[in-house]
Amino acid sequence: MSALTGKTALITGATSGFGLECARSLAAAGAKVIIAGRREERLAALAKEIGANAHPVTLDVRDNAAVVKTVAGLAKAFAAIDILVNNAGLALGLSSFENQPIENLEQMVDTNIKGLMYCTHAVLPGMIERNLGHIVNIGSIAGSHPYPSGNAYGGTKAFVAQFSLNLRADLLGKNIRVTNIEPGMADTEFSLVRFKGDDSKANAVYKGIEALSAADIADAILWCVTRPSHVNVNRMEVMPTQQAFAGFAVHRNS
Ligand code: NDP
Ligand code: 8X3
Repeated sequence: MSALTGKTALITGATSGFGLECARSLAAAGAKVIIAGRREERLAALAKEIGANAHPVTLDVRDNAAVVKTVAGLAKAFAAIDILVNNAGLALGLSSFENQPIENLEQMVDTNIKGLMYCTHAVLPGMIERNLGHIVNIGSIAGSHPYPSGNAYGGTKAFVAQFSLNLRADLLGKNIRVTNIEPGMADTEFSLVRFKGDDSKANAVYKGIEALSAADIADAILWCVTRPSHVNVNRMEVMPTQQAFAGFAVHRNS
C-alpha cells in the first residue's frame, strides 16, 4: 500500500509546471487525482498517462459558479476530496506598477486570490463534514520578499501567505491542515506566461542557473501531505541554491 492509497486530491493548474508534476507524484503515491485546468487537451493527455486514478475537469478557477458546479458534480469515486492543491496561478508582466495594464492586475487578482478562495470555499465544507483534509496553497517567495516590478504579483502571494495562516486559525480543533509552499525561481511555463509567449525573455530568466524544477516542488508537496496527521507544515520556502537576497536599495541624491 502506498502513502496516499485511498486519498483523493484536487489539483488546480494541472496542465503544466508544478500542478502537472504534482498530479503525477500524488498519483504515483496512490492517490486518486482530480486534475483541473483550462487546456482540455493537456488534461486528456495527463489523464491517459495516469490512468483510472485520474479524473480530468476543465475549469477556469476565476469562475466561481463553475468551481461550485464542478466540486458538487464530481463522480462518487472522486467526490470526497482529502487534499486540495491550490496551485493555479500566474504572473503577468514585469514592470513598474504604473505601467502595468489594468487587465494584467485584474487577472492576477482574479486567479491567484479569488480563484484560490473559490476553490477553498467549495471544497472545505466536505472536509469539515468528514473532519479530514489538507489544503496546500502555492504561494511564492514574492509574497514575503519584495523585488522591483513584483508589485501586484507579490501582493497576491502575500495574500496567499496570510490567508493560509488565518485559515489555520479558523480550523483549529478540526483535523484539517493548511500549508503554504513558497517557491523561488522555477523553470516551468511561468515566465513564458508572464512574458506572454516571448520565448527569448522567458529563457533569459533561467539562463546560467540551475533553477528549481516542477518536480522539486511536487516533491515538497508530497512531503507535506505525507507527514503524520498531527503534523502541520505551516509554510515552506524553497529556493534554488543559486538564488538569494539582494538587500535594501538606497536612492542617493548625489
Ligand atoms: P505554469 O505556467 O507552468 O502553470 C500554471 C498553471 O496554472 C497551468 O496549469 C495553468 O493551466 C493554470 N492556470 C492559470 N490560470 C488559470 C485559471 N484561470 N484557471 C485554471 N487554471 C489556471 O506555472 P507554474 O507551475 O510555475 O505555476 C504554478 C503556481 O506556482 C502559480 O500559482 C505560480 O504563481 C506559482 N509559483 C511559480 C514559481 C515559478 O518560478 N515558476 C515560483 C513561485 C510560485 P491552464 O492555462 O491550462 O488553465
Ligand atoms: C515566482 C517567483 O521570483 O519570479 O513566484 O516572483 S518570482
